[in-house]
Amino acid sequence: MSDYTQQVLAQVKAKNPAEPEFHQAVQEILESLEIVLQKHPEYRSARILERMVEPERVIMFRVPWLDDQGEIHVNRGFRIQFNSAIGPYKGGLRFHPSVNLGILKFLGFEQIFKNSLTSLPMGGGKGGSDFDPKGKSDHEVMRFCQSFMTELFRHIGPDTDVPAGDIGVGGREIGYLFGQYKRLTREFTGVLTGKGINWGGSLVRPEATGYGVVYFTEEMLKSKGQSIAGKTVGVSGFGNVAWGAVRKVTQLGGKVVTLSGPDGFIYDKDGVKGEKIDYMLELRASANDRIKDYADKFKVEFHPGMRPWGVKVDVALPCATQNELDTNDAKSLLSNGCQCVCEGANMPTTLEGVKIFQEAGILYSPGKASNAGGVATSGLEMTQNSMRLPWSKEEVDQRLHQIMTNIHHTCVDTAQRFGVPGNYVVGANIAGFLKVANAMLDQGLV
Ligand code: NDP
Ligand code: 2IT
Repeated sequence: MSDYTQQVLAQVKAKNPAEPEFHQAVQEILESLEIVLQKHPEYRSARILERMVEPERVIMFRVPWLDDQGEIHVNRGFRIQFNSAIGPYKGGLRFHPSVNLGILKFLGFEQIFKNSLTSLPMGGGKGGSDFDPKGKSDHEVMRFCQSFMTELFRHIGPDTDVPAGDIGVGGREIGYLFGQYKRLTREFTGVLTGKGINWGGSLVRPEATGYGVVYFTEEMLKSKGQSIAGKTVGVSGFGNVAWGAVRKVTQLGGKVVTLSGPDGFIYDKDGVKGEKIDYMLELRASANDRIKDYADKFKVEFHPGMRPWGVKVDVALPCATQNELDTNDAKSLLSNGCQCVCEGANMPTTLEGVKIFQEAGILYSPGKASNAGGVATSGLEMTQNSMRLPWSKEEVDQRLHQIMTNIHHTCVDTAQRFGVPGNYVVGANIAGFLKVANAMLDQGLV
């Protein structure tokens, strides 16, 4: 890194202590931007980097709620409104006990570049709470969501900030949040995405992130004259993103042999297909967070406390959470002949893990490029809400497919143009950055 980017990173660390995930996300971007900053001194003189790493606004609030026994609980709610240069803040809400300010800042920061890559007009944001949905009743989740929205509603709106789901926030939670927003504002608007189909949601949004990951994987493989058909694929996680990815891999003739949860991973040598894919939805809805149930039901191998990256696969799709694939995992995948790693989760590979893939010269794509199909389809939901006209499944899927193909092309093309062919990280980061940075220059010092 140059003296300048090192200095920016040092400032970020000093000003935001105890936020390692945020430092990690910023470091990756700064390393990628080196080439651009050399060619374009105007970004440095306008202090674009220093402005970009500082969220426009951070909202933190108390979320008190009553459990079914009448006990009072207090959680912390957050919304990071990171960057609105190219559109209203847009990004998911995460409900998980590990949530803190640093994790949401890393996610909000990544979202700026991801949303820019989609080519849709969306700024970057993220939010959530340290609420743990595990083992909570529907009523408890509803009361929590209502309390959360009772504060959040004044900070969001269809042209201001449009939240959606992420870990622990799916259709049920979006429903409760939307109901409370509508009650408080007396407005039926597209203020959230991932809504139900009967009340403004877009077809294909539930599948979109996973489908997008696989469309992107298919493009990567195509660049080497290959395809998913006939490939063995390792997936981690068993949530919304993993489910969509498994469905699409199977449709395209690939075979998914692993899934994972916080308790370990399963190895299904016959492939996760048919009713087994539907069962993933049941598992997720049970809020037990145990992948072992899959192994018990379908009589396949279960490996407690382990990650799935030691299994021999051609393609790996990490779809669970940040930093779930480290140096040792990267080495195991390579030694087993893995040729392509396409991220469904946000920042699932550590910085060192990424270097190992890049040095080995295999196909590797960062989440902000390959998982952008979720937020892109959220953008399509916003469009349909504004038009008050829903599109068919085919129309949405076709647009999603086109967007993923375009993002792939943009990454490859940008990497080539800046002299690092095949480097999807640099391609995605530079392309995402340029659009936002130029919008910031156009809009003056804000
Ligand atoms: P889900 O809640 O549906 O599934 C998440 C899965 O990851 C669960 O199996 C969950 O189990 C596990 N998980 C979560 N946190 C941890 C942790 N700290 N350690 C180990 N396992 C963990 O979430 P999604 O499928 O929506 O999200 C998965 C990933 O994809 C996340 O990185 C998310 O940011 C990203 N993503 C999601 C998009 C979307 O549209 N939903 C769009 C783009 C990216 P448990 O809860 O028990 O920990
Ligand atoms: O990480 C992500 O891109 C998401 N969780 C989806 C965000 C959205 O607004 O659809």
